[in-house]
Amino acid sequence: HQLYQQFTDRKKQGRKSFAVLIDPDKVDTAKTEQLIALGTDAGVDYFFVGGSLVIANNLDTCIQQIKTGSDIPVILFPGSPSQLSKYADALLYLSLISGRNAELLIGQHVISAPVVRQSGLEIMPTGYMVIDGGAPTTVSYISNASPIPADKNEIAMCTAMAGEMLGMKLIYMDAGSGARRAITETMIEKVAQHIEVPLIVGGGIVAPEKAYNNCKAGADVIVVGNAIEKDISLIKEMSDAIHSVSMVM
Ligand code: 1GP
Repeated sequence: HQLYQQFTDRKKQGRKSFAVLIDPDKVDTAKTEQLIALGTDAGVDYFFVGGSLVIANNLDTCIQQIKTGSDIPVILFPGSPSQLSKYADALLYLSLISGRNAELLIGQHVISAPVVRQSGLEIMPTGYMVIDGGAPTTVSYISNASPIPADKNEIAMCTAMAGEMLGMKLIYMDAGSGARRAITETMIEKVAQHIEVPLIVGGGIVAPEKAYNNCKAGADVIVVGNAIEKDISLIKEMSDAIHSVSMVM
C-alpha cells in the first residue's frame, strides 16, 4: 500500500498534491513526452491515466512510455473495467456512490474482480462522486446516473460520509472532464470537514487560483486534464499554486 500510504502521510502533514490526468485517447507519443518533461520539471505528484471512453487501444504503450521517462507514479483512473494495465502503479478502484446505477456501484466490480486481483496493482478503494458541472459531461452521460446537484452540499457530505463508513479509502469528487463549472469551494469544504480519508477533486479546473482555493477548502489532491491539454504551460503554474498551500491539521 505504498502509494496510499503516501496519500495519507501527505494529508497528515497538510501537504497538497497535483495529479495530471492523461487521457490515452487524446495524446500521442510526442505529447506524452512533453507532459513527462514539463511534469517532472513542475513537480507533478501523480499521473492519472484513463478516460470515460477508450477508443484507441494504447493504454499499455502510453503507460510504459511514462514509466520509462519519469519516476512520477501512474495511477489508473478507469472509465471501465477494460482499462487495466499491469504497467501502472495503482488503480483507483471506483464505485460510483453518487449514482444509483448498480452496475457502476458493484456489478462491473464483480465481473472484473479476478482480473483486477491478478493485475498485482495496488488497489485504492475509491468512493467516486460525480457532481453536476453545469452541462452533461461524458461521465454523467455514460454513467447513466444523475450527478449530485452542484448546490446540494449536504447530499455530497452525506454521500462521502457513507462511502467512508463503507470502507472506501479515498473520496473523489468530480464535475466531469471539461465541466463548464468546477465544484464549489463550499461543497468541497463541507465534504472535507466530515471525512478523514484523502479527498481528490477534479473536473473543470482551469485556473491555478481555483486549484489553490480548492486546496484551502480541504481538497488533498487536485486533478487537472482538459486545461493542460489546451495549454501545457499551465502545468507549472498549477503545480506551484497547489504546492504553495500547506495546512496543518
Ligand atoms: C475528470 O477530474 C478530471 O475526470 C479532470 O477534469 O479534464 O476538466 O480537468 P478536467
